[in-house]
This record gives sequence, structure tokens and C-alpha cells, in this order.
Amino acid sequence: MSLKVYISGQLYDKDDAKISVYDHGLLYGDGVFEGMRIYGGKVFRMQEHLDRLWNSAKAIWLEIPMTPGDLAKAIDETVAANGLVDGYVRLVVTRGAGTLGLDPNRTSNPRVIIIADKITLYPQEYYENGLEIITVSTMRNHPAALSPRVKSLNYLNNILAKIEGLQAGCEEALMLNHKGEVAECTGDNLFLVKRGQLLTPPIDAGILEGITRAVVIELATEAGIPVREIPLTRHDVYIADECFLTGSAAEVVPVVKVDSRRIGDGRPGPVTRQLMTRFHEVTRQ
Ligand code: PXG
Repeated sequence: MSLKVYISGQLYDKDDAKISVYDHGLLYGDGVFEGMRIYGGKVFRMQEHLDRLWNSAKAIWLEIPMTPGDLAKAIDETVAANGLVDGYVRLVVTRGAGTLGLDPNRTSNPRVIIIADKITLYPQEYYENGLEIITVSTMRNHPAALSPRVKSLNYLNNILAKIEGLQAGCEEALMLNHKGEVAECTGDNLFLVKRGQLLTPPIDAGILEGITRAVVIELATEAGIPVREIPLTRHDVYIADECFLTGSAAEVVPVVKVDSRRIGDGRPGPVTRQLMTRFHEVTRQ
């Protein structure tokens, strides 16, 4: 059975799921998206993802042509149509087809796309032994140019950083903001553990307000681990006891080396492992 993809009210076979080459989502990266996880046949933190999608759309003057409730229903139907128990949902809203010019007023019919598919995860080895990352020269978009809080279809900033990381043999890469502070990785938020406290850059460091980040902050707080959202430098990373990344795809993944410096003792630390276990419990309950 072929995979079914939802486009604006209808399910299509994967090979027939097509949109116009005049869509400004393609021509200009003019649109927004979300990436979420399915655990046990249910989308994890769907409401938070829908809120963020609507906020991203609002920031770019994009009107999503359906209600959040109807989109939630369409997502559940697409997940069910594909018989997925564990997987990944990619939501895309494009500006719609228009003329060859930037003007979004000359487009019509924003497309709402739902792809529900299996997910390729990081190798198990990363969760057991940790990941090595490097800081790349591509800085995070200046928040006054294009806010990193907008999960827009224009992901070149992150892609350039990802390429730099891959060229250095790293699956993830650390990006700094325009002030030289630690921002986030190309598709994951960053956390440190220092003297029993959890440290992570604040949203105004110019990062995506990650949903997994928020879950980890909740879990840490419940466990009595103090959490501080404060500006961090690369130096803070190097001298941290532990480091880990969070993201819908990655979940919670330990980092054991940054810019060739061993973090802590070079093994995933106890606080990281505790939070990985708790995250696993809340997603697979
Ligand atoms: N920062 C950036 C720049 C992201 O794109 C995160 C942090 C983590 O946010 P969440 O809400 O997922 O905890 C992201 C999310 C993909 C993919 O297909 C990318 C993300 C999430 C899921 C899938 O590459 N990035």
C-alpha cells in the first residue's frame, strides 16, 4: 500500500501528491512548517505544535485556511490512513501559487500539507556513547532579520551550518548568535549541566522555542533539578559537566565532545541519563 499524503482537504498517493511550481513555498521558501512525533499512534504535544505553527504563520502574515481543530483532525486521519504507530509528521503550509514576483498578495490558496511517515533516527550508539559536535562559522539568523522563532520554509541558515558540520564529520553543529553567544544546533536545542543545575540559552538568544526543550524543562523541574535560561558562551559549554541536545526527531541525545574538547568525563552524564529515561517514560507510557 502506498503512503498517503494530505494536501488541502484530500489524501493522495505519495506519487500523486504534487503542488504547483509557482507556489511561493518553493519559489521563495515562503511558508511555515512543523515536525512532530507519533508515539503509540498519537501525535506527541500536538497542541503545542499547532500553536507554534499558527504563531509562525502570524509572524509572516500567512493566514492558514483552516481552524486548528480541523487541522488536528486531518493530522489524526492522515496518521491513521498510513497505519502509523510510531513515526513522524511533517506539516507544511505554503503561501500558495502566485506570479513570478515576491508579492504575496499575488498568490492564492495556501497549501496545507501533511506527510506522516516512518522516521529515521540517530543510531542507537549516539544515545549510549554520546555525540561529537563542532561550532560552525555560519551564525544563527539575526532575530531582527528573520526571527529564529519562526519555523519557516527558509531553512538555508540551518542547512549551511549542517553542511559545515558534516564536512567536519559531525552530525550536528553548534550555532552562535550575532553576539557570539551559544544559540542552538541546526535542528536541536542545547542544554548544559553545571553543578547540578540545568542551563540553556533563553529564547531571546535567537533560537527556536523547541517543544522538546519545554518538555525537558518541565521534567527537570518536576525532578527538583533547577533550570536556568541564561546567555551561554562556548566557554560555558567547554567547562560544563554534561551537555545534551533536544528535538522532536533526536529526543534527548547526549553530547560528549564539543570542538575537540571532552565534556565532563567524555561519557553521557547522570543528569542527562535521568532526563533521557524520564523522556522515554512520558513518550512511551
Ligand atoms: N532548533 C531548530 C532550529 C529546529 O529546527 C529544534 C530546535 C527542536 O525543536 P522541537 O520543537 O522539535 O523540540 C528544531 C526542530 C527535521 C526535523 O525533519 C527538524 C526538527 C524537528 C523535527 C524534524 O529535520 N527541528
